[in-house]
Amino acid sequence: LRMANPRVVFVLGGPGSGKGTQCSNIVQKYSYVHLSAGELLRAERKRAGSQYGELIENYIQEGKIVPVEITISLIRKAMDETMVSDASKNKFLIDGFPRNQDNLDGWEKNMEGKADVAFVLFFECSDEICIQRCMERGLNSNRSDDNLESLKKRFQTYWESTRPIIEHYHKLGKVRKVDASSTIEEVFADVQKIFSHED
Ligand code: UP5
Ligand code: MG
Repeated sequence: LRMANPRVVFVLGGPGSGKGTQCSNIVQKYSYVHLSAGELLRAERKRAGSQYGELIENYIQEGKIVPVEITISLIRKAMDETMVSDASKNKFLIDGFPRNQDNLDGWEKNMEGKADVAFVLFFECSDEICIQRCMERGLNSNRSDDNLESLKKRFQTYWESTRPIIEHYHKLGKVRKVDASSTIEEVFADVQKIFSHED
């Protein structure tokens, strides 16, 4: 007897499009576990004894995408720990990953046959709105990339590297797109429409 593969939903969209906010909403209503690749990297950055702390900080400030070996090992570890602690927790929202071809290759190399990607939840929002949200958050957050200089680089990376990954999944019929420019409540109403069909 073999356990079913974990079910994965990738959550993508520009910086500040609301990925983290909506994932928090989703886990309150549906039985998913939220794993933010960016949060996992930020935690690894400050972990005492990490050999990657400085590298991660440099990549994050430059809006560049950390080599997949680092990210995938953090994601795998988090998934494994979750499922070991409670075998019924086998549905994951993976937020902010895969962001480029290197990420996608690393995912396929490591997880092909071990996890099933159900669909990609794509939050579409203009750069202007996203930048405004991140700048506002930057007033209180201690994120080292919520400043105009880093934000420009994050958006360049998003358009150059992440949009082609969304397009790749779109061609496979796997993208569920949500207009993320309205209020948190309105966006979540659209998100629920998707999850009530897919779940
Ligand atoms: N807000 C949210 N929704 C709103 C709404 N509908 N109306 C008004 N305000 C709204 O939201 C951002 C802000 O907007 C918040 O203040 C929120 O209250 C408000 P949030 O939910 O945090 O948006 P999110 O899309 O999660 O924005 P985030 O800044 O986290 O997105 P990024 O994709 O930039 O950040 P992430 O943490 O994923 O990655 C950071 C960096 O880590 C990357 O740039 C990269 O350097 C590195 N990284 C990798 O290298 N590899 C990875 O796999 C992942 C990350
Ligand atoms: Mg986030």
